[in-house]
Amino acid sequence: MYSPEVEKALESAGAHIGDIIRIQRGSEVYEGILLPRSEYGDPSCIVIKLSSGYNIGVKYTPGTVIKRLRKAAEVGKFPAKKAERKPSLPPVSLIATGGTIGSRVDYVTGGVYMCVKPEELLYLTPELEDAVYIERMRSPFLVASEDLTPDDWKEIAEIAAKELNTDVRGVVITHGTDTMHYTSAALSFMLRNLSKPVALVGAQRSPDRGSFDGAMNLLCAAHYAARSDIAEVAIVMHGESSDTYCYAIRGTKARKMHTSRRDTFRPINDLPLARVWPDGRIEALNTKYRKRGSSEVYADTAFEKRVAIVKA
Ligand code: DAS
Repeated sequence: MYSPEVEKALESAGAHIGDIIRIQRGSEVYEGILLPRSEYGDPSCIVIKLSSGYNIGVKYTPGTVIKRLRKAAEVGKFPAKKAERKPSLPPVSLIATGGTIGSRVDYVTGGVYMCVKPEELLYLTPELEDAVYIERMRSPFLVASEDLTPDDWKEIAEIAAKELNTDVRGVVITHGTDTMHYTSAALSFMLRNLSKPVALVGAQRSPDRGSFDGAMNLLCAAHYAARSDIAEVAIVMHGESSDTYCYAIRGTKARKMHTSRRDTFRPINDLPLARVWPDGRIEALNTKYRKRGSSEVYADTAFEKRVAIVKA
C-alpha cells in the first residue's frame, strides 16, 4: 500500500497496479507500468517500471499529476501453452511441485509467481512438445522446496506410484533445488518395486534470465523418463555449466554443492547413472542400475519423524 495521499491520487486517476501511467511533476514526466510498493519502500514514492526495464520511484508531492494511459489487460497476459496430443511420442506424466523451474516473472508487475497451471511450463520449454507427450499433469501443491515436509514427500510418492502404474513411460517431477536431494532420497525408498524411471528436475536460474537452465533440464528429464531403461529415481540437471548435457544422478547419492552454479548437483561416492543429451541420446555411465520392468509400483510411505542426530 502507498500512503493515503498517493492511494487517493491513483484512485482519482483510475490507475491500478499493472496499468501504464504518466506521472508529471513540474517539468519532469515519467511513464511506465505502475508497480506495487515494495515492502520497505517509501510509501510516498510511486514505483513504475520504465520501458527500459528499470524500476524507479517518483516522489509524490503536491501538484503531481497522474494519468492512466492504458489498462493492464491491454498490456498482455502470460500465455499458457496447451499440450497437443502426438501419438508418435512417448507418454510421460508430470508432477509440478514448485521451485524456480515452475516460477515465472509477471512482466506487468515485475513480480515472480509460481506457475499456477503446469501447462505454463510448456511455454517455458516449447521443445518438450516434440520430445514427449505429456499424458497428465498433476500439481498437489506449488511451494519453494525449503518449505516441504515429509508429509509432502508422501503425497508426491503416492501420486507418482499411481502415475507409474498407468501406461506412461515414466514420471517427471519439477521441484525446487534446495531440498531436491532430500526428496529424491525419500522417493527412492518410498517407491517400491520401481519399474520405470522417475526424474526430479529443477532450475538454478529463473526463466526470465538468459542463463535459465530449466529448459534444458526439463527436456533432458523428459528424455530420461521416456527413453532410458533405468528404473530409478534420479535427479536430472546440468552436467556442466554450459548447455551441453545433463547428468542423471541416483536419488540416494545426489548432493547440491553450490547455490548458483548450473551444474550444482554431483553424485557422492557414485558415478552418475547416465549422461542425457537434449537431443534424446542417453549414455549409461554406471553399469549397475535397476532395469525397466513391468512390476506394479507401490508407495510405502511409513515415515518416522521423531529421529534425532547426535553429533560426537
Ligand atoms: N528456493 C529454491 C527452492 O525452491 C529455489 C530453487 O532452486 O528452485 O528450492
